Amino acid sequence: MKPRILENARIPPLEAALAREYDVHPLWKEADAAAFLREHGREFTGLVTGSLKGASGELIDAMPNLQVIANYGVGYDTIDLGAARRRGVAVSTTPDVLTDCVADFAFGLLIATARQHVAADRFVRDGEWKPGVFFRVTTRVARKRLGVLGLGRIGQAIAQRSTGFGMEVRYHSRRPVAQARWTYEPSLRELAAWCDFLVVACAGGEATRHLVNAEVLDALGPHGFIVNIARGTVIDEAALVAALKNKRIAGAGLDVFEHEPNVPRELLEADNVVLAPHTASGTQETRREMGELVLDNLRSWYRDGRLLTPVA
Ligand code: 8YV
Repeated sequence: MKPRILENARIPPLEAALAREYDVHPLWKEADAAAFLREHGREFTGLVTGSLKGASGELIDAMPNLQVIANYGVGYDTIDLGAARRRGVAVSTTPDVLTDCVADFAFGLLIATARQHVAADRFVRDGEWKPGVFFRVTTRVARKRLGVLGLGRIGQAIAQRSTGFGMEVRYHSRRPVAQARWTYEPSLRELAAWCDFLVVACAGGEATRHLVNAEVLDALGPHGFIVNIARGTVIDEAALVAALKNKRIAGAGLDVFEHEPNVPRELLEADNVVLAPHTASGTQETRREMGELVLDNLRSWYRDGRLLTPVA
């Protein structure tokens, strides 16, 4: 008999293969998920979810026979790990396979924000480019200072990419990263004051909530830019909106937001901001590999009770 798996979020690149190997039920199709879980929760031994949807303690507890949660995404801030551990439920994520695409996207956002690609595109499309009318001059990226908040796999890949731009790099994280070739800055405020571009690449969750606050943004200053490809919760969004509005920072490139998919109106209207819909890992190649890694984790779990990429 195929193991019965609950699909908590729609994950199109995974669905056909998942259905071939498992008895899958899409929870997202249920009008009354709680009622469905009361009646059927005990049938499931596996849960597949995405980083944006996660798995609440309530959901985990509604499945008394749950053994494994396979997450499509590297971030697990939306999964109640405490509840999973209490219940002895194993959790896997999809590290490594998305590192390059997220780092590429971060750099793309950084350049688009400094060089104002989106506004320049609009300038051309709107017919504003006329003889004698030029687009405003912007800010150079090459040879500037890059501050990286969070030097995990993605933070390191971002720092590595900056080499091609001749940038000087420093980073901040809870503690120095062994063998990192970049300078550690123990104070985030000092890092912000030092750098021209502050890129947020740390994990989300309570531990990093509003790490980038008004004080850090003020330290970044009117010539500094912030880029966030991590989690919206790391930045105090209200403080960011205020800093952008009052030009206390130069601009922001944002792929993530505090209350996705809701984006504050002030950000939609700001001309010093480049926005993206949480899409840094969203290439065909990476999403395919993320899907394969979810499947490989499930196969490994149901074959020999072991995950390939468990949450530590
Ligand atoms: C999204 C991400 O999860 O990996 C992560 O943590 O935030 C992204 O890759 C992706 O949209 C799948 O939900």
